[in-house]
Amino acid sequence: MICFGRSGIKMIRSRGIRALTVRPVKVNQSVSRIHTGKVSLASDRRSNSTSTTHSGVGVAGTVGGTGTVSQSSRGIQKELVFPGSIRSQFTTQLNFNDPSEATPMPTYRLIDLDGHQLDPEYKIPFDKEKSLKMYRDMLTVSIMDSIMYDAQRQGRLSFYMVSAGEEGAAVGSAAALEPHDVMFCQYREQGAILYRGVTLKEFMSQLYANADDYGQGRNMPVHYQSEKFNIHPISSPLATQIPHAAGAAYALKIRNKDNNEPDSGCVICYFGEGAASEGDFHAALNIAATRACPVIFFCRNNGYAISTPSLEQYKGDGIASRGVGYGIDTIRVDGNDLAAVHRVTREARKLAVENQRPVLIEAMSYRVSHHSTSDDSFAYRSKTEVEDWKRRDNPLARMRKWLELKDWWSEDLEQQTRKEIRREILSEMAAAEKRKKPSLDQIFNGVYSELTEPLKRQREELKEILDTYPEHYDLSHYEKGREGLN
Ligand SMILES: Cc1ncc(C[n+]2csc(CCOP(=O)(O)OP(=O)(O)O)c2C)c(N)n1
Ligand SMILES: [Mg+2]
Repeated sequence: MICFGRSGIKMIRSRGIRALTVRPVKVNQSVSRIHTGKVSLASDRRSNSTSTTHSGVGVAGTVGGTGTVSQSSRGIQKELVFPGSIRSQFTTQLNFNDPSEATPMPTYRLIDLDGHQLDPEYKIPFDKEKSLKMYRDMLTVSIMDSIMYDAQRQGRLSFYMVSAGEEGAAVGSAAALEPHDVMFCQYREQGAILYRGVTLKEFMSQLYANADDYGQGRNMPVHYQSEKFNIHPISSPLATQIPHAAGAAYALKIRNKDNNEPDSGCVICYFGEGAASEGDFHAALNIAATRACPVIFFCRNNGYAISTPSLEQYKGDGIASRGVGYGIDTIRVDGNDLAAVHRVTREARKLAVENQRPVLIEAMSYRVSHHSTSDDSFAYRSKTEVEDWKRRDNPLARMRKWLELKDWWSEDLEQQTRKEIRREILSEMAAAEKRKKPSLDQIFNGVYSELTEPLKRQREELKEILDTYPEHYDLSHYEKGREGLN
């Protein structure tokens, strides 16, 4: 806290002194780097450090002292550095900036719909083994999603959310990270979680809230976590993970000041374009930019926030334009193109770790499925729209075509692998379903280090009810049965 306050004051002071300074301006100093043809990230570079951005700006109080003639007195005043505007030239043209006239930020793509590589000069960095692992993980997620969706419909599971159409964005981005990078998810990133190493048994334990669930049944299904793989628990209230991620990245940065590790890692934070309408998104991006935190904000723009289409959620150039507004390096990518997602995430990681600053990636995709098992999306979009998307583009189909062009995949392998995966999922699912539920005392544990008085009273009350009406409570499904509450 003290450290934050001290540097905050310093920054304000340095801007304040420069407020009265005038200088001639080099035209196009603020360069946008979005159209270079290479993978490039757009940013006005203001976020890095105030003193760097203003270097070379004279300080008003020193001008007279050094004998230099004030530029404003020579009548060439082009720019007055206000404390809140970094670089802005004076003009006599009265023009409102009309965002509808601006060219939208382009979308980076590497593999076309037929599996052909578009930029032959770029060497795709994954070998056969890694390519097959990524494809298998996408397949696994897609098969698990369909099995668990049906399980919910059969009443065997309370809730589920599938990630159909977005498997490439999740797997491709996770594959570009290092294991020590910290991950915050929203809820539709099972591909990233699987790629990291979380097992099907762990997925199933969470979904069935059994005694092996790390959350001990306190969360809804699909709220995964893994301490082992640096994955923070998923949280239902939208966007809360975004400021948490900025804070975790700030912590990494502070820790690295003392340790000086060559690669202290970064944070990746996944969220949907709908979550980006929450205030938490804006607070997180701003603090990450001003404190230069090593965090990759990964927005999955899948066209919908439940029933609200993206284009009713914002008026500007998607979520990407907001990154630029916050002074953050930003790129938009084809989220159905695993190789492109992998490349931009790898580059983003470099910026975050080596340059210690945030990056925003907006991955464009389409939510093929209903929002969740509680939703019927045909109430707000047509079946034709969905069928068209499925036919037109799909991250699995695109990756498969690319693999087949390399002779790394075939119809036989596809059928055989699908069968294997299906068998494995069904077996883990059956085991998790049979496993006992967490012991009853877990209802009260885990929030406070010691039980509060009201919790102690509720615990006693529950015991009393169970002992008074044992015929109504079959506790044999719970670890340790009735003893679990003693
Ligand atoms: C603070 C808050 N408001 C509303 C909700 C209900 N809600 C859950 S998911 C969702 C839509 C989120 O859309 P998006 O961020 O685009 O993610 P997607 O579901 O498309 O992957 C809403 C409104 C919530 N969970 N938390
Ligand atoms: Mg969405």
